[in-house]
Amino acid sequence: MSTPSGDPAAGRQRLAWAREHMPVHAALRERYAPRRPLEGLCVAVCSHIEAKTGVLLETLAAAGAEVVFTGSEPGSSQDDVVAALNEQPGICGYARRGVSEAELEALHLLALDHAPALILDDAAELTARLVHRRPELLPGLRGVCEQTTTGVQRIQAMLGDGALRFPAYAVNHTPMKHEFDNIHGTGESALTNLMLTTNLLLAGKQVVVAGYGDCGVGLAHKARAWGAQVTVTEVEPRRALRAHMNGFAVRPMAEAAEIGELFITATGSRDVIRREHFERMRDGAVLANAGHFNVEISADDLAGLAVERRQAREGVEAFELADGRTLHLVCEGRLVNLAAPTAMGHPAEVMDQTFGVQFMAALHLLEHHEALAAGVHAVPDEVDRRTAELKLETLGVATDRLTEAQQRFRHAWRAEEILAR
Ligand code: RBV
Repeated sequence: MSTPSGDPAAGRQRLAWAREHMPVHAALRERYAPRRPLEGLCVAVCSHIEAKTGVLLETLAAAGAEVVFTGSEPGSSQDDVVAALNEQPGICGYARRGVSEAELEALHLLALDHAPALILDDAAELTARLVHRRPELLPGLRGVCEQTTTGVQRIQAMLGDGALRFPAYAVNHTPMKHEFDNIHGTGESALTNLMLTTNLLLAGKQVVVAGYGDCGVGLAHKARAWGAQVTVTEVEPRRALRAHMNGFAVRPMAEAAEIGELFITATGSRDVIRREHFERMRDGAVLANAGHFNVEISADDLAGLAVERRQAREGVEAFELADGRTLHLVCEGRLVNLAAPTAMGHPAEVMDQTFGVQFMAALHLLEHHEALAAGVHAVPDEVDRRTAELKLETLGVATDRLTEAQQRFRHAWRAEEILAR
C-alpha cells in the first residue's frame, strides 16, 4: 500500500491553527504532560484524521501514550495532516484520503498490529475490526471509548450478539458530546460544507431533514435560521412530536420527496431515500448525507434509475433519469461535513470539547477497567462535569455556586425542611 503523499508543511500549518483554537487540549497537555499517566500504553485512535484529531493525538502522546492512528471513513482523512503527524515522536499511523473499503480495512489491520491497550473510536470501526478480524488481540484490550451515535449502536449490537469482551464507554451519550458536537458541530459543518460544495442558497429553499435525533435537530434549526422552509421525516413518535412542536412540518418521506429541493439525511439507518422517493422528486433536487455510512441515500437505486451520469461540479454527481429529470448526489452520499472536496469536519472549538471528554473518559476507563464488566457503560457524570468546568474556564465564563441552604433544599422533602431557612 502506498504511503501518504501529503505535504507535511501544509499539515503542520493546519495543526497549528487547530491547536490555537483548542484551549481545552492546551490545558490538558499542561496538566498531564508532567504526570504522563499513559506512559507505556499503546492507544489507538480511529477517526477522521485531520487537524483537530491530530491535536487529540498530540495530547495523548504528551500524556505518555504510544499513539497509533487510522481513518474511520474512506474519504475523510487529510493526507498533509497524516504526513505531519507521522513526523512527530510517539505518534504513527495509517490513513489516506479516498481509499476503497478494502484499503480501509488494510489500514485498520496495520494499526491493530500495534496491539492497542485502548481504542478511541469513531463509529466503532476499529473496535469491530479487532473483534471480527483480530480476536487474538482481545486479551490485551482494556477498553474502548466510542464517540458517535452509530458506534454506540454498533457496540450494543456486539453486546447483543455476545461478542463484547471488554468495557466500552459511550462517550457519545455524555452531555458534553452529544448536546454540542451533534447539534452544533454537525449542524454547522454539514450545512456550511453542503452550501460551499453546491454554491447554492439556503434562504427560501425547501429543505428536508431526515431524522430528528441530535444531528437532525441541529440541521433543521440551523437551516431554518438561514431562511429555509424545513420538513422533518422521522420514524420515532416522540422525536416526530418534538419536531412538530418545534414548528417543523413532519411528513413521511414519500410526501416530503415531492416537496424538497435539498435533502439531508442524519438517521444512522439505510435506504432512507430510495427508488420510490427518487421517482417522486422535483427536477434538480440535491441529496446529501450527514450520517457516518454512505447508505442513507440509496446510490444503487439512483444508479439503477439513471440513464446517464455525469459530474455536475466538483463533489456533485448528476443522475439523469429517463423522464428527463436530473437528481444531484453530493460526494457519493458520504458524510458531507468531512468528505466534501473542501470539507474540514466540525469546527475546532466543538472538537476541542468532544476530544476533551474522549481524553478524560479514556483516563478514567484505564484507571477503572478492572472493575468494569464487559459491556457498554455510561461515562461517569463527574468526568463529564469536570470537562465542562475546564471548557468554561478556557472560555472565561463563570457560573454561580449553590449556597449551603440551596444544597440542603435540593435534598429536602418534608414541608418543614423545605420551608426552613
Ligand atoms: N467529527 N470529527 C470531526 N475531526 O473534524 N468532525 C466530526 C473532525 C466526528 C464527530 O465528533 C462525530 O462523532 C463523528 O465525527 C461523526 O461525524
